[in-house]
Amino acid sequence: GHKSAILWFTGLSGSGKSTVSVALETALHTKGIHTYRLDGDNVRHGLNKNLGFSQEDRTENIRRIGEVSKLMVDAGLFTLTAFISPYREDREQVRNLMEAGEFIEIYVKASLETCEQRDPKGLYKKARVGEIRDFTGIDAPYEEPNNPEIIIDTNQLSIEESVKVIASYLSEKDYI
Ligand code: GGZ
Repeated sequence: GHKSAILWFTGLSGSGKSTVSVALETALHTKGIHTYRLDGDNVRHGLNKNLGFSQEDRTENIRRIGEVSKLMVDAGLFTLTAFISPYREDREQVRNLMEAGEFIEIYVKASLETCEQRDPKGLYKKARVGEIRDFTGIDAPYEEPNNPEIIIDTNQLSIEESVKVIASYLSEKDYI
């Protein structure tokens, strides 16, 4: 058996949140663990399609994702979320919704320079020339976690190594 929880990935656009969460999900599936992954693709086009990127809208985005994740954890799923979630207070609100040990904050850390070089969707470039406003890291803030359960430095670690760090944490703490 296992103890379900939210694995809350936070970090800049291009830091590797989605990539690592997808790889971790695959690893959990091979152990027979049931998961659900929430990301921009399945949330911002549906449940949260009325929300943009103002501070207020991001806060509401994260609040709804937190509430949905709580329901999923109640249903026994390991829930993986991959959102920038730039505001410390918003992430703490989600933590406070959950029982102790049910919120695992994973800071996917990469320098802005690295993220900007990766720029998989060309969004940093657009933000630099002012075609996109309020872009995290450029003209909107990212507040680093003060006490994340796990830090993944994707400047240093491969995807496989990142997955191992998280899987080791889960097994050491008897989640899996
Ligand atoms: C940040 C933006 C913005 C702005 C569009 N700022 O690399 P991506 O494309 O796939 O990931 C980013 C995603 C961020 O959505 P989140 O729901 O994770 O944000 S938050 O947690 O802050 O609510 C990026 C794209 O949407 N995107 N405009 N202005 N990212």
